[in-house]
Amino acid sequence: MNKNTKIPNSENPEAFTGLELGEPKETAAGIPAVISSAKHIFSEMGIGRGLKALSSLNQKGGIDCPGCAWPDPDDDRSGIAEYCENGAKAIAEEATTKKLDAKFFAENSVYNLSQLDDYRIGKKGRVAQPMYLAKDATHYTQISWEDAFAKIATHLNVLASPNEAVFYTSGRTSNEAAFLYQLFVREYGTNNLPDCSNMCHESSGVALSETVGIGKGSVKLEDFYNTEVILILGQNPGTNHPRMLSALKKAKETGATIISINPIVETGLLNFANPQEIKGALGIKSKLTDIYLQVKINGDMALLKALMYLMLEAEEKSKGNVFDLDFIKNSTANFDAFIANIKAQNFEMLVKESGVPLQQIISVANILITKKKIIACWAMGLTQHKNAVETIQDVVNILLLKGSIGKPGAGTCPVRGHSNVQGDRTMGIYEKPSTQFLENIKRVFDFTPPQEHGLDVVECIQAMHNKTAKVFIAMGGNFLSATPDTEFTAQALRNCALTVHVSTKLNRSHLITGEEALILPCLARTDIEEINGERQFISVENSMGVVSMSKGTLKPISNNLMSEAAIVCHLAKATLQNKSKVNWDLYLQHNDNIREDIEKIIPGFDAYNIRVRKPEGFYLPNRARINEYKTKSGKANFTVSHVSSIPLQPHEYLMMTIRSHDQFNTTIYGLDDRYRGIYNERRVILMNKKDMEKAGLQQKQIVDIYNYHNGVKRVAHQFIVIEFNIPEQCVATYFPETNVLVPINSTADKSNTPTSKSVVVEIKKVK
Ligand SMILES: Nc1nc2c(c(=O)[nH]1)N[C@H]1C(S)=C(S)[C@@H](COP(=O)(O)OP(=O)(O)OC[C@H]3O[C@@H](n4cnc5c(=O)[nH]c(N)nc54)[C@H](O)[C@@H]3O)O[C@H]1N2
Ligand SMILES: Nc1nc2c(c(=O)[nH]1)N[C@H]1C(S)=C(S)[C@@H](COP(=O)(O)OP(=O)(O)OC[C@H]3O[C@@H](n4cnc5c(=O)[nH]c(N)nc54)[C@H](O)[C@@H]3O)O[C@H]1N2
Ligand SMILES: [Mo]
Repeated sequence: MNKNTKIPNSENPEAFTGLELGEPKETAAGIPAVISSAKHIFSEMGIGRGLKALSSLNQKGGIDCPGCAWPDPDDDRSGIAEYCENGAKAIAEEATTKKLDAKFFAENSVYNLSQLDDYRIGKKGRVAQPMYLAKDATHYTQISWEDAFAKIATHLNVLASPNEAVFYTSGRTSNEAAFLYQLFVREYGTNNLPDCSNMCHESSGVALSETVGIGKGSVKLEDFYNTEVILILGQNPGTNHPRMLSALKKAKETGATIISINPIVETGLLNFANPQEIKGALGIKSKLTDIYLQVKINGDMALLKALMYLMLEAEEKSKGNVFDLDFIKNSTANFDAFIANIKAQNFEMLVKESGVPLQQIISVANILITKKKIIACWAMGLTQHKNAVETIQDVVNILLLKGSIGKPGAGTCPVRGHSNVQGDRTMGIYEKPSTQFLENIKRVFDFTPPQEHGLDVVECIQAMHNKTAKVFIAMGGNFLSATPDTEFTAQALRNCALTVHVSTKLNRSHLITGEEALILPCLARTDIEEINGERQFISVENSMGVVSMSKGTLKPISNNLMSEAAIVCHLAKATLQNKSKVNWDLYLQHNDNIREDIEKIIPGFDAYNIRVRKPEGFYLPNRARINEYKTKSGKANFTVSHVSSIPLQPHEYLMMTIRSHDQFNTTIYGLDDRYRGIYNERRVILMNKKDMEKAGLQQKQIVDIYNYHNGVKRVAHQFIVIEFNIPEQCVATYFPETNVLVPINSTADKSNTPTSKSVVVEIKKVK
């Protein structure tokens, strides 16, 4: 930027939008959900296009919903549409008819766009042609695809080492594109493949790999209909996985007890009215949660240990009637050390640390003592803490005590986020690839991929910040807004020579750039993809390891979009030229050609092209599901850990950054959080009444929020205090507005996931 250019805003502007408050709701979905989705769909895409997309959503052979990774039912998909309100909103955002071409970018400078909040940026629409931001330029200008690829190639080829480039992936990318992307990056010469998983379920992957030998969950959807107890920890499915509510309802009908563990009472966990059933449409609700434990933020480990303490006491009184001793003997390791650790716990301390009333802990323990088939579900409320890996391992410990894994109706269920985040990892989007995976690449493609591990998200931000990484390429996502410590990350991106985004929609990461920047617009899940006149499909893997096809049905909004897979092929050809051992042209001719090579490298994809064409797709192998554990011990491992709570001064609070009902990560659909009764405003901080009184804060008081981790002052300005049912010294705000407060160097042990759910903050009145 030259001296006269204003620096674009890295953060959301601090203006309020007009808070309105209502009562938190008691029932999720029902008719209000249908009305809400219709409003979003028709305003973005018009009625014809909207109905076309909805009618094929999550139908066999149709579009896989880009919303979340919850699986489709194998047999009983709704005849009308197997979608949810928030899936419909995801489709409306993606399939919008608003398009951004060279004229739009000529009229809007990068600085002016950065003055908008994420909601307004997103509402601008889909990027319709490749755009280029030259050094010191104030506006993006059009560029041909060929020139864009040549520019990236030049930048990549002048680097002193391939490790000076980083290649991010968000979780919507198809299996086909993800496979080609990692292949290109590894042939180019680096394992710098950070992805959104590093900020999401990485802690689950690490915890599960160490204990049960596979980083994915073990349950199938049908296990929900054959279980006795479902634990739901740190997850808000009513908003983030609404189709899970149908499964929970069905589980209840077959006799399951649901126990929810969450600092706030989430509407979606209380009651559900299924809008796809007559009863639900009439507003007749089904109760979901039986016992709701309002744990303190990060009090989960203490709670789980307290439960296991009581289970152990009961087992000692009645040997073999609580624990599954056969399973423990035959299938697990480290049991004795684990038991010694539980015995040594101070039960009263555990109860206190958990924040849950003793009587409720006893009630839940009694259920776990008597039942034999348990499913544990969890999401970001467990994964984004310093002790996330160990907490998840305590969830596994409970399952192991009960033999609740590797049999029907029981097991682990980390509920994934992005619709193909699990598939991307399976395809090799991983900065720490296994040697087996790298050997397979070498065997099939005849080049030696780099063996040294690459950088994850946090490490790559640090590398860009200290200028050891100079080129940043993103396959989807909104890196700046999704990552921690916004100002620090903004500087990291500004330090780059080139930043490139393969994107559907405009977002803030296009505005905070390296010296030069490119936006490469790609086809989305809903778009028709054609090669030589033949319709193509892509494939994805859901949260339960089912691979299935997804075929777009809508006419792309512009002729100048390219599929992600084609973008990778052209980029690889431009960068590697005739040095490449890979036949990229072959992949450009048909997506089947890509799948044929995936099959040669990645286990479980035999006859990929045949099986993926089956309407219901196919399951990937999962040994934990069949009671086999690919760990060093060859058994499922009990683990030992200790509760270490985060010390808080009286004026400090533990803040969780969570999603509202009207957003998909950094894409803000609207300004309401209907279930929590908060409307038309995102700059809010939810607080306990007693804390407000102690601190002299009134309802709707305007405050600034501070974090001082490692002596660095971070501040988020202008938030409105709202009294909420949340444990004392716990507060909640929305992501991404408060990412500015999440310290870059506060991450989970072992998984390096930013601790977005336990940010220590101070709250100060604005004078
Ligand atoms: N509509 C919609 N769908 C989505 C997304 C979206 O943004 N919008 N995002 C997708 C993605 S990428 C993901 S990863 C998932 C995220 O899905 P979730 O993990 O459900 O999302 P969060 O809003 O982060 O909610 C975390 C929940 O954990 C609770 N929580 C926070 N801290 C703690 C804690 O210390 N202990 C316990 N027990 N609970 C805690 C919060 O109160 C909240 O209910 O959803 C996916 N689906
Ligand atoms: N404070 C805080 N921070 C968090 C979290 C939190 O709970 N709290 N959650 C974390 C989690 S769980 C996650 S997963 C990350 C999410 O991080 P990201 O995945 O990086 O963020 P998204 O907001 O999902 O990315 C949205 C952008 O993706 C692009 N896009 C959408 N569809 C497509 C497509 O089909 N192809 C391509 N190429 N681009 C597409 C659009 O341009 C859109 O603007 O954020 C993390 N950050
Ligand atoms: Mo996620």
